[in-house]
Amino acid sequence: MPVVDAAWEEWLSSNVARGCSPDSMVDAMVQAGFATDAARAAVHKTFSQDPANPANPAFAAAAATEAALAKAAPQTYQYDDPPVARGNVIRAHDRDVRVLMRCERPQVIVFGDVLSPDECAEMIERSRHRLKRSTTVNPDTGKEDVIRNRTSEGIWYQRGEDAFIERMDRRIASLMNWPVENGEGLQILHYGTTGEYRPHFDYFPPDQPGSAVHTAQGGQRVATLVIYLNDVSDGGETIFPEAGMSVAARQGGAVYFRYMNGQRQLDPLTLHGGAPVLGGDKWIMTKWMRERAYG
Ligand code: PD2
Ligand code: ZN
Repeated sequence: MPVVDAAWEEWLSSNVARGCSPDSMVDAMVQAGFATDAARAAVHKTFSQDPANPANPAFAAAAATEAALAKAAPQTYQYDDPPVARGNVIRAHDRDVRVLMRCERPQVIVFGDVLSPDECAEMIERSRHRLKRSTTVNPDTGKEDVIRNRTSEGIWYQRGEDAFIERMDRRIASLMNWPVENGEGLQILHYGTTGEYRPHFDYFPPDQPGSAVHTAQGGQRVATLVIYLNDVSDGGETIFPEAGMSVAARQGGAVYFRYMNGQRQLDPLTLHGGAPVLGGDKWIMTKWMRERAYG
């Protein structure tokens, strides 16, 4: 009776690799003089050593490594539907707002006439004498630092602080289609000529130690609305360098961008900045929305 020597082992593994069925291999071995049980045992052993066979322990280990890698690897951002209403005109609380442009990747929407010229002027006049040099979150400590990347001055308004601010908060929440309670207070920013805000993310990068302080309340930021309170004669666009896109500052207009999807992924294509102001000055009002109720 034949034995499973090196030549038979070679035959067995090459037949498994070729995709032969176990039964056909057992038949061939029986034809060659093997006892049926011996043929079955040899075929079974060869199949269980196949790296593509789930019964092979090496297969299970490779699959586990693959799963761990897939979990650890940054997943591509999945673009689900943004909450903002469809259509070219959106009823936002007390005002009709025009949609001028929509971009899907990253999710950016440009609006016209979010505020009237009178409302823009009122926001500027209320803020003009109360401005303080803007700060930026220190990624290590989470503290607010004054840095050269952000040459503007600003002021925060508490949500619903008076009837006018409350109307702005409600209109903006309605336009962004996100709960008013999830919004941070409005921020007014003023840039003089040469003022800029270099490219940054509005979300708090999860890998930076300082972010936890900011997400403890309300969770991560999910979307931003920047409203332009004046026309800027030259420069001062909101730029999205990864998308090769810029939005000109036009009084009453606004740019919306969304960076967190329903799976809590963050979109790196929303890197953005305020380009240097080259002529005159620039006033904006910003609303950041959080995952949950804030403040
Ligand atoms: O000034 C801007 O256009 C601008 C752009 C991007 C402001 C901000 N981000 C911001 O305050 O986060
Ligand atoms: Zn920003």
